[in-house]
Amino acid sequence: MVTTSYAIALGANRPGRDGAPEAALAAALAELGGTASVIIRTAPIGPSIRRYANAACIITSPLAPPALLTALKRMERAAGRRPGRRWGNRPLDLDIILWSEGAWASPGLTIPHPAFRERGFVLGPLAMIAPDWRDPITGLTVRQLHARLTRRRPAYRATASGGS
Ligand code: PH2
Ligand code: MG
Ligand code: MG
Repeated sequence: MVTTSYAIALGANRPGRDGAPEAALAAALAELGGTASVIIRTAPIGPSIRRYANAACIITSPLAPPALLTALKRMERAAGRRPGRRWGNRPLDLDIILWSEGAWASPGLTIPHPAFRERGFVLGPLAMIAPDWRDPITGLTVRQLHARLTRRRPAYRATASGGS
């Protein structure tokens, strides 16, 4: 049995079985084990107006990606999540971001997560616990991806405020 590592991103922005989003993330981090980041509060990206709690963890697992995804979906349901709108408010979201064996693609699951390079709420927590993990697609480390993303912000802000 081969044990592999996964980087998992956690998010929540509405109350569920465990109460507040932070409590749902703390419970999920305890259940997943491994190495956890701290839990941070983030502004919502997308249609939701509720702020999120976000975190990341690194776990080892003998499961292949689809089997791990099934296990994560079960945890989401147990935490109170019901299928609904894409990006709807959720009491727990568990996304597979990276896998030690590189890239994976099957129906409904792509690793690395296709959008993680653009998401500060994923890269911030992940950079706390796995800064040197290399994205197999771009060849950049998590630290570099995070720096690249956060470096763009001042220019964006200057443009936004300069235009008002
Ligand atoms: N998750 C989304 C959409 N938008 N925004 C933040 N800040 N944090 C999230 O976890 C998040 C989001 C879809 O999964
Ligand atoms: Mg998600
Ligand atoms: Mg998800």
